[in-house]
Amino acid sequence: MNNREVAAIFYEVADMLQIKGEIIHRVLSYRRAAETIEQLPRDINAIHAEDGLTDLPGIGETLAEKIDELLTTGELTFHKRLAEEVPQGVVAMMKVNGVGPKKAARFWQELGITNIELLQEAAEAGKLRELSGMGKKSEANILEGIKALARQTDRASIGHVYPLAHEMLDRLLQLEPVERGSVAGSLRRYRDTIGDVDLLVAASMEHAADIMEAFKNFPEVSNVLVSGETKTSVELGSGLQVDLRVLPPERYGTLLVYFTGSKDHNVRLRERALARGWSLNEHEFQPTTDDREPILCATEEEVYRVLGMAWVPPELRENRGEIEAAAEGTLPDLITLADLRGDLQMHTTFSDGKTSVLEMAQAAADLGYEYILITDHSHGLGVVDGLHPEQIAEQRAAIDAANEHMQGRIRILHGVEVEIKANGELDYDDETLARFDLVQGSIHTSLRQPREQITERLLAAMRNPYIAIIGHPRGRLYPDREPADLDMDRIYNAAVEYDVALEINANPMRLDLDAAHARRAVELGVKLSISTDAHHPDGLRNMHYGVGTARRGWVTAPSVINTWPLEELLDWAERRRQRATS
Ligand code: DGT
Ligand code: CA
Ligand code: CA
Ligand code: ZN
Repeated sequence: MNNREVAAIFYEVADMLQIKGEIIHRVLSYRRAAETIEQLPRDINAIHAEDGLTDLPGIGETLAEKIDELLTTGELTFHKRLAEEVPQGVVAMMKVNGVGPKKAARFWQELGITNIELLQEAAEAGKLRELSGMGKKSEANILEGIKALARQTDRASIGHVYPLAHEMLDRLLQLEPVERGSVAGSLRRYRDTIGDVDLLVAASMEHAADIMEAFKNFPEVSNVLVSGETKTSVELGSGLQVDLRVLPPERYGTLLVYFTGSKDHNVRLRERALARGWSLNEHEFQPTTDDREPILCATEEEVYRVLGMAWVPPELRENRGEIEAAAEGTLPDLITLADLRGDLQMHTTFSDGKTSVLEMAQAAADLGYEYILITDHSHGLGVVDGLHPEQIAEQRAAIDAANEHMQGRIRILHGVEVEIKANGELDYDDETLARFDLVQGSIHTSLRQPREQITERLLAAMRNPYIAIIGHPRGRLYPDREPADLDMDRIYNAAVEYDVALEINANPMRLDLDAAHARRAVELGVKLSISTDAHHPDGLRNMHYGVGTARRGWVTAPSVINTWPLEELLDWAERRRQRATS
């Protein structure tokens, strides 16, 4: 048994104990042990062999005996006994968002529900609301949770995968024989969710075995799935799969193109190659008819040159028109991180942010930004303690002081993320909104309204002349929340008519607008903003996810208002404001 399997058994024991109503202390000791084992940088079997289990944090004699039993027999009597009492389906119900052990136990004991399917039937039949302490609303939440669970695939959010993958790649690049390397696959293309990680390195093949060996011994690796000369696949503790491929430097270009994908893009490339008398694979171009020498490509540019086209940025490689554009020389000049002069959405301790205005400003200045917009929540968003109208002057003073302190290193603008209420009204009246430099409006609640209603709601907000930007327009959160059912074309047309920018929220769980919507919006002439929605200085570093998403949406810098110089941005804000007061 590997670490993850042992941890899984302990998690289940904790869950079953909790459903049975055991004292929380006992439950927690199993759960803590599971966490410890899951995060162990070493193989638990090795620690077991050294008699070192009780040295692990949170593992005493009792737990060590249980681990010993598991590792030597592959089973745990205690686990089996519990599993006879508590049906697996009841444990599984706890995966549904909104169902904890208490509710799972009650559904089971009071309603005889023993799995998720039965839970869904009961919720749809309105039976859950009859339990004391439950209501229509919690019943609807559970139904929503069941649907979210059904949608859930094994794909991880890019925000989870990106740091891990780059840390592993950096370590590979430091190995002596490795000449170059890259992430490939969906991660290089900046898809918002990632199936598995693909890493590539170029090295002389005599060193391939050493590189693979080093890779298999990386501390985050919990399981080796495939171990070959040019390809190794491993599984990390989190269950994420990572594929590493090693190829000689003179073939690095074809390798990188092939494993960056997408498959659909590759298919088109191979067709073009065939039309030119070549068969293209990850190793080389091979002649199909004559006895020309194979062509080896060390760079991607060479691959595309042989195919008679311009190099295609990875984010565009989805066969959505980029093949034709690259052949005609009409690829867009995509926005880059360096184009962004400011970040227009972030929170401070005036609402649910973790740090002060000044700390956010300093961090943003360190990232090279020329300006930022502070956008704390208005107070009407019940779930956070937002900015009360009485606090606006106080925040303005804090911003003035921070501007003074920064001595022109960065310009801090005073904004707000005003709540668009369920009926489309804004949380602040116009007089209050007029006190901010730039106002962003967002929906956070009642996201499940019917299409017509929620579309009208957003349109009503967009008609307010003070609203300059709509934050995270569709309100999605991966993997927990589907986007609202908005009529996006109506939103885009209104955005053009009222000159409202739509946000690409760079928080990797949001990425909203997503690439496809951003592309459509820009085609219709909509302005965008790309902002991190940071609640902490570290969050400002998420900008690249937003930029990657914009690039996947074929977005160029001029469409994005925070690539504009400060003067231009302020002029735009001023023009909007004059319209508001005229
Ligand atoms: P993922 O992992 O599901 O997020 O998506 P990808 O695009 O990373 O897919 P993956 O990991 O299966 O393969 C990485 C790349 O390798 C893929 O984008 C294209 C290339 N590739 C893999 N298998 C095939 C194949 O059967 N045919 C072609 N043409 N390309 C393939
Ligand atoms: Ca992949
Ligand atoms: Ca793969
Ligand atoms: Zn928000």
